[in-house]
Formats: sequence, C-alpha cells, structure tokens
Amino acid sequence: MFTENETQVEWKSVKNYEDILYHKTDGIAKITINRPHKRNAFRPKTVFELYDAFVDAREDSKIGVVLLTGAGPHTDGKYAFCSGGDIDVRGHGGYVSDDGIPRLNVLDLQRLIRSMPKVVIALVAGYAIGGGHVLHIVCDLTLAADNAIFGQTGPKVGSFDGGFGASYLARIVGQKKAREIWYLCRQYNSAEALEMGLVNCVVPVEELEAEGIKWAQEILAKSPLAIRCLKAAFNADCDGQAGIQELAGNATLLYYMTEEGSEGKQAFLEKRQPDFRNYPWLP
Ligand code: S0N
Repeated sequence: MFTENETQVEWKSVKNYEDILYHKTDGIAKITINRPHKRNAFRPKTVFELYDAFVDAREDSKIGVVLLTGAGPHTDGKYAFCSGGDIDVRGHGGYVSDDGIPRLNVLDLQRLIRSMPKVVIALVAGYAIGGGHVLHIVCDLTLAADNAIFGQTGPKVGSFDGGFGASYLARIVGQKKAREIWYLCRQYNSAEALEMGLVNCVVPVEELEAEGIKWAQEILAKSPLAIRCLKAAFNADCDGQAGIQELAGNATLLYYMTEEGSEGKQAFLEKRQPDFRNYPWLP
C-alpha cells in the first residue's frame, strides 16, 4: 500500500493490471487494490484481476504469504483497504462488467483466499467497509493501521453477504456482535476491532507494511506443510464438505509422499501386484 522506497524489502512488479498492483519479494506476494478515488471499491474487472493474481501466488511454490492491501492515501489524504462493491456499476442482478453481464464474482475470490494453502494477511489502513470488510474477514490474519475503520453497510445500501460475511464473522466476534455489526451498520475503529478479536494487531499507519513483512517473515521460517494442514484444519471446522475436501486433500498429498503410497503406483507401472507387507498397521 505504500511506495516501494518505504518498505524494507525490494518489491518486484509482476504483471500489469488496470485495477490492482501485484508485487513479489522473497517468499511474499503483495496484492494492492488500486482504485483510491473510490476508496478501493471493486468492480468485476477488479475482482477478476485479484483472482488472477491470487491464482499466480497460489501456483508459485516460492510464495508462502500473500499480503492483501489497498492503495493510498488518496489525494484527499484518506486511506482505504476496500469499500466493497462499486455501487456505480451495480445493476439488476450484480455488478456489471464491460461486457454488460452482472456478476457476483467476489464470492469466487473469497473462496480462493480461504482455500489456498498459503497464508493471506490483510493489511488494513482506512476503510474496510461492506464487501471490503468481508475480504479482510476471509483472510487468515488482519493487521490494522491505527486509522482503520471497519463495518458493514448492507442493510443501508441494499445488499448483504449471508455467507462468510455473516457466519464466519460470527465465528470470529460472536453471534451478538456480528448481528450488531450487520443490523446497525455502525463503524468501528481499530481499538474496537482489536477488542472484539476482529484484527490481530494495531500499528501506526506508516508502520503497517513493515509489520506485515515482519509477520510474513516469521511465518516463512515455519514448516510449509504444517501451516498448509493447519489452514485446512481451521477451515474444515466451518466449511462443511468443502472444508473436509481441503483437509483430506492434504492427507492425500502427504500419502503420495510416502514409500507406502508410491508402492501402489510403482506396482501398477511395473504391471505387478503391490506388496504392502513391509508397512505396519500402526496402533
Ligand atoms: C467507505 C466510506 C465510508 C468512505 O466515506 P468518505 O471517506 O466520506 O468518502 P466518500 O466521499 O463517501 O467516498 C469517496 C469517493 O469514493 C466513492 N466511493 C466510496 N465507496 C464506493 C463504493 N462502494 N462504490 C462506488 N463508489 C464509492 C464515493 O462515491 C466518492 O466518490 P466521489 O468523490 O466521486 O463523490 C463511504 O464511501 C461508503 O460508505 N462507501 C460505500 C460502502 C458500501 O456500501 N459498499 C457496498 C456494500 N456492498 C457490497 O460490498 C456488496 C457485497 C458483495 O459484494 C456481495 C456479497 C455477497 C454476495 C455477493 C456479493 C456481490 O455483490 O458480489
């Protein structure tokens, strides 16, 4: 979210997009929503670009942590992480793209952020509002600047997110607080967000990116497979069959890495019966 000289690492721009910026450095990808004139509201194109960058980060085995943030401050001095769907292009049935088709494609992005086996950290300076608030909710961790403001607006502007935006929010802050956030559409400052467990820490705005890099580097020193399985385990608790699929996929991946798993494959390729007798039925 800040210029490259203000960070302690050397960011390399990866690809040119219209609505976002995409950078990488050792082990870390940084994805920045770049529409500060609209408090970083997303239109369908923004979401397609975010999805594309997140897929790239997921597929890059050198990347372990993704920082998601918003460009700013805007020329009026205000910061925003994201103010949700771009209301100017909201049509009948969703947010309308250049092709004239209304879409709710942010739901695909929410699922990708949640299910990708990398740690996604939201760096929130300024407003995280509406669908922008849900975006930080679905990230693994949220680091807030001292100027961060959180809230939902759905019942005020004629929308709502009954998925992760409601149920997962309630898992984080509790049922009563989640209902308050949605029913009253109030705004909460960073201290209140910390108090209700909505964010992991609060730092001065000028230190936000450096703090994100620090957290990312601490995570990168840990075991990738352990973190991968933990993320899937946390998700499995609330994601039903999809969560179990994710967790079980990791069990399959680990099994492929064993000699016992390879024996089945080798036997097939060598056109012989598999011999599993050397592998114990552990208690
Ligand atoms: C963020 C707020 C509180 C900032 O207030 P502030 O600082 O007073 O600035 P403003 O003067 O209001 O804004 C500055 C300029 O930015 C434009 N702008 C701000 N937000 C948006 C926006 N969301 N869309 C379009 N433009 C925006 C202002 O118009 C202004 O422009 P100028 O300078 O030209 O006048 C305040 O701005 C605010 O409250 N914003 C609106 C927040 C909001 O209600 N967002 C939409 C909520 N709904 C969603 O996000 C959709 C949910 C969703 O995506 C979804 C969920 C579940 C299932 C499917 C979907 C789906 O639809 O895909």
